[in-house]
Amino acid sequence: MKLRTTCNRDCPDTCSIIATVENGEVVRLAGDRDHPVTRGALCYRTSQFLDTQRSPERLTRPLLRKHGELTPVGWDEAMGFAAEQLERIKRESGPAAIFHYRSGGSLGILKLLTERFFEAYGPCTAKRGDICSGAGDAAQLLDFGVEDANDLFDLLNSRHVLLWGKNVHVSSPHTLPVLMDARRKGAKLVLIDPVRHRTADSCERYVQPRPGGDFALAMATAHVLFQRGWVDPRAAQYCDHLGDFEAMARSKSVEQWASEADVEPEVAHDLARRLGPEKPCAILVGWGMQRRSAGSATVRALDALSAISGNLDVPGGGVSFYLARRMAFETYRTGEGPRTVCEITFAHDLEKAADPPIRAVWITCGNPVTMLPDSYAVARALSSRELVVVVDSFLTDTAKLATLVLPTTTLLEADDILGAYGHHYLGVSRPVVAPPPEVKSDLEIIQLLAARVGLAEVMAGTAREWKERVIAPKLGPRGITLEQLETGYVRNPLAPKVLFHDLKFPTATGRVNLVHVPPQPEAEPTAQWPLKLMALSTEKSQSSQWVRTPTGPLEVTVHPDAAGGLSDGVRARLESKLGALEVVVRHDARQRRDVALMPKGGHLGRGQCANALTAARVTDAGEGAALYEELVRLRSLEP
Ligand SMILES: Nc1nc2c(c(=O)[nH]1)N[C@H]1C(S)=C(S)[C@@H](COP(=O)(O)OP(=O)(O)OC[C@H]3O[C@@H](n4cnc5c(=O)[nH]c(N)nc54)[C@H](O)[C@@H]3O)O[C@H]1N2
Ligand SMILES: Nc1nc2c(c(=O)[nH]1)N[C@H]1C(S)=C(S)[C@@H](COP(=O)(O)OP(=O)(O)OC[C@H]3O[C@@H](n4cnc5c(=O)[nH]c(N)nc54)[C@H](O)[C@@H]3O)O[C@H]1N2
Ligand code: SF4
Ligand SMILES: [Mo]
Repeated sequence: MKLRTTCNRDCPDTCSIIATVENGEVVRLAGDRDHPVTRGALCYRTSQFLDTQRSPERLTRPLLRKHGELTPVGWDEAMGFAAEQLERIKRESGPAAIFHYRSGGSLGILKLLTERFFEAYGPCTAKRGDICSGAGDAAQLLDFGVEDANDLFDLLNSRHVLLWGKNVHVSSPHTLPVLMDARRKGAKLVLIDPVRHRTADSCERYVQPRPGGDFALAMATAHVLFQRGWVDPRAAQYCDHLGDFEAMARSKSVEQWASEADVEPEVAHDLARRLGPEKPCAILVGWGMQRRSAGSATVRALDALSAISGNLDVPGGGVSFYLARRMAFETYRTGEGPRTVCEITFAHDLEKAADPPIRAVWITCGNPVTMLPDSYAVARALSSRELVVVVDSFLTDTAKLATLVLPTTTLLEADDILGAYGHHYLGVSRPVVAPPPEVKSDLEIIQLLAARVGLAEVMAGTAREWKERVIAPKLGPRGITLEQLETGYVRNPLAPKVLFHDLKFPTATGRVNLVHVPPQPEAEPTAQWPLKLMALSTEKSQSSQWVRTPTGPLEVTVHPDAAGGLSDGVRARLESKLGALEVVVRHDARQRRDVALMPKGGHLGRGQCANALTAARVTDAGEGAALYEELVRLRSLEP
């Protein structure tokens, strides 16, 4: 029997999965051939998911800490304990003493129902900012008043596509075939990324700027656009601050800006030509680039390039960062509670919170100890709370510190509804296999809790009923039913193909808000600390969810000249001001001499976690995380 579901991982592609089920067991996973974006392919990490699904490490019973040890208990005891503790803390300190934290374990829209519960129960303390995309989100909202993008397939109308800090091979593999189709139709692809990776091989041109050099490169490009008269003559009508933007771009010569970006001035001339006389030119803004101190200003500079060169309203143009994946759904969120904790400075905020202090943390879909910066501080902050409840399928670095761990469903058992942040198709997930008997979905768990604290009615409903409810307000009037979403491939009807086709921008003035103040540059390497640590996505895992959890130290890739005399393959210490990790040194002469590259998501308990070395730094706007500028050095293990 073949069953269809939708991948709920934190990934732009939101694939349609075909599961082959025999005797109640999934025996094969494949990409849905008929889905316009999935096109029959799954990424490595999900195609191998059956190993994870069947893993002996899977949590199958609730675990309650007793005498210091996490001990298996029944659901009655587990939920009785959770309700009793939360009620006591709420009674003694008020609901703000309870903090609900959710991250990207599943992007299902029904996951937001846990937030609905904590709003109704309190409102409790909620999270603010965003580890993943905060800086870029803020940039696009500031500039355009909305955050969405042109249709993915509008790339087929492009003459040029700038992949600005984006590794599609790893992070959005289903964009790659669309780019290849565009290339066959004559589009030229350019990759701009300080890290040389496989995506460069799929492009006509590869530019390797200084990490954090993109604002300067964008200004060099803007300078050329002004100098050559390649700015859209209509730009003054639909852009605010055009004069100030021009003055900023012209405040340095093309050569000066290019030198700040550590590229040849010719690069700026080349990019300007593609954006200007050879438009339409699409800019695909990577998510990695905005995880830097000046991340928001950088995305704003790219927004501005697209705007002034007249690429916003034409097919084949646009500046795409994050597609509005929730736009078609009711999300039931009333807004922020009485208090928020910044995700990036999680540990600091948790420990400093007063009146009331944060006494309890409820964690769903996240592994903050591994994935948030300053991991040891996050671990300490959690360990010193009275109550930490973690809902997960595995005993993560975070779950290991919990008071109570509640076992939940995997992506093959999920019952949910999704939008995508890399395309505009909507998807439904349905269990293709039943969960183990003592495992419950997030919805069931929160309903059990709600029933014990007098909120049963607020949360009542089956997953299917909730799906009906979340689509009713916006998709209902368009005549779209849940059955259609389950059986067909429905593109979000609310999303235009060319986002700004009418040059209408929902900003305060109705025009594009051009960035016109340069950001503070990030700290550059020194003789003592010569490398910037970039812990990036790898094919082998989804953040901390590895296909096969590595056992030994992780590899750190550096230019041979930057290895401090350490040869390829040796073990060494990677040090930052915050701590040290044992690693294996890898040489790669194609990389810059100022970066140290490693995979993100290494486990703290296994000594593989880059975030143990990375300080919690907030970006210039949007409270994103500046994750990729921690200064580090390699040292020999010998004393
Ligand atoms: N150094 C460094 N740090 C980074 C990054 C980086 O590039 N470098 N990337 C950042 C980015 S972009 C992000 S988005 C974050 C990701 O941070 P997280 O979202 O915390 O990452 P994951 O490791 O995927 O953790 C998700 C957890 O949810 C669990 N899970 C899966 N499905 C479900 C479900 O249905 N319900 C529940 N309750 N749990 C579920 C998984 O088992 C997993 O333990 O990390 C950030 N951290
Ligand atoms: N296989 C796999 N896929 C994933 C994930 C995963 O863990 N594994 N994570 C998922 C998540 S959480 C997200 S948010 C998305 C996006 O996941 P990301 O990993 O954020 O995806 P990219 O947009 O490719 O951004 C990464 C690229 O940004 C580049 N970059 C970093 N700093 C700079 C800079 O200063 N300038 C420029 N020009 N480039 C820079 C890096 O070198 C890298 O090539 O993908 C998802 N896809
Ligand atoms: S993780 Fe991304 S690429 Fe992989 S199957 Fe899921 S949606 Fe597709
Ligand atoms: Mo992310």
